Amino acid sequence: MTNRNLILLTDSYKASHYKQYPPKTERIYSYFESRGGVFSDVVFFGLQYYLKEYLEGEVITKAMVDEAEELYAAHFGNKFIFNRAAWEYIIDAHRGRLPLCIKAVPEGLAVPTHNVLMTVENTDLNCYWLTNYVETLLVQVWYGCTVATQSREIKKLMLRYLDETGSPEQVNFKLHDFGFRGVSSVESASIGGAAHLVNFMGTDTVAGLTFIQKYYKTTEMFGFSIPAAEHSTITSWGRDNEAEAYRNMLRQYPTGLVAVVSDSYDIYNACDKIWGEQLRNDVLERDGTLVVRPDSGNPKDVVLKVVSILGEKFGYETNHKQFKVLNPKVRVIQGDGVNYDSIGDILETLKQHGWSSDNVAFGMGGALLQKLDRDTQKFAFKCSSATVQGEELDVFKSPVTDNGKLSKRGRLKLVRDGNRYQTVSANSAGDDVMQTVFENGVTLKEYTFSDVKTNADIQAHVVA
Ligand code: AOY
Repeated sequence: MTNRNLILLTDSYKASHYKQYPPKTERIYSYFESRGGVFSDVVFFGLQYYLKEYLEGEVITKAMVDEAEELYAAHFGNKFIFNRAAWEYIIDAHRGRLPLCIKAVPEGLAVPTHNVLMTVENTDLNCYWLTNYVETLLVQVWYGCTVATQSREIKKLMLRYLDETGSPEQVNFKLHDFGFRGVSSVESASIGGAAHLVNFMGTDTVAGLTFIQKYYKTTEMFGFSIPAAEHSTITSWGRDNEAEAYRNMLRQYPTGLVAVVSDSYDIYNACDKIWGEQLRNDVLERDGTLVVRPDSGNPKDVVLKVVSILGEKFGYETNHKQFKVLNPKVRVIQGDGVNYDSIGDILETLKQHGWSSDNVAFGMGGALLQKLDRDTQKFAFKCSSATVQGEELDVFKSPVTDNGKLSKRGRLKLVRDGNRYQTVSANSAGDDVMQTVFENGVTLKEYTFSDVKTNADIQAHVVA
């Protein structure tokens, strides 16, 4: 119960804010945006989870108010900071449902930075203080947005190389999520794992699959994997039995794709002598594809050398784009040291040496799900309109010490003309791309995961 008490899912100072707005404040209207960052478009993803898990339905009860009262009294050292009456009002006047209206852009949509993505306002004029009370929780959507954003940019990068050197239709399986162990919580794995699947179809982060089924209305499978070795399943055979360990993999999985981490002792010897000689016929006769996984060394040098050795031993063809493609019985997956930059370096190195991007896939862990923060895309939630004594005022911040922190003013909407998006005043012309997703405790608009993927799809548009 404790961690589901919404009154406690905030920053301490929020509990003190109700006394700090001007007298007779009636409405606080705030918006969420990316104020720039590493990538120039951001994918909006994950709000539906926060709505369904934390905000919808009866989320305030007498027991929660009691619990919060006691906690805040001890935390602040007095019982007058926490506004018990304000929360009791939500129970009495709204049956414990939040008197808020939340609008947001469709999930999966990629929108240029510096545009409004979501707005929040109170629907009961007594509850002006509630809008920004939920900032802390709602801004956590930065994480799903940032994972989906970077994953989509990597997809664009890969599509450029695949278009030039190979088969762009294979892109969905070119970036596999290896990130579960590298994130700080199961909740992050769930959200981040799902966010990656907005763009790709390969994952080992099982928590992302159940998350999609639970929060994005579906029984469909959106992430796929294959049998694959880890070091323990190879090294437990002993150094002298490395080839037996590999042979066992081929026998246990006689068809389809199978991935074998091959750097336990010497990746080059494994490719040249074990896969390339001792087990060569077993690989060639196998009804499927062996995916060799290096896992150490300088990624671009190792991948190039592994592909070259496999090329010598198993042969290759030259495709109609004039790039070499390995014998279809063998491929390579690189999962060590993988990030946006190293993927570009590896694909470029292969291309320079005449190898198609078709030869490799990538596994990405920490850099996919963990090595990001709210500043990667500079996400922020700011008040842009306040109604005080019946008068609606445009409000903003404009710090002399950082013009990047200038905030928008007034009630906002996002309009689209052609493929361009623009944030304009809510009372100017044009349809709002944002839709009301939540009102007074009810989730009004829900997306299936397939809707989300359609909204994020780049293969239709792209590729410069
Ligand atoms: N998985 C493709 C399927 C998955 C993995 C997961 C950390 C896989 C490895 C592979 O081929 O090698 C978490 C490291 C690897």
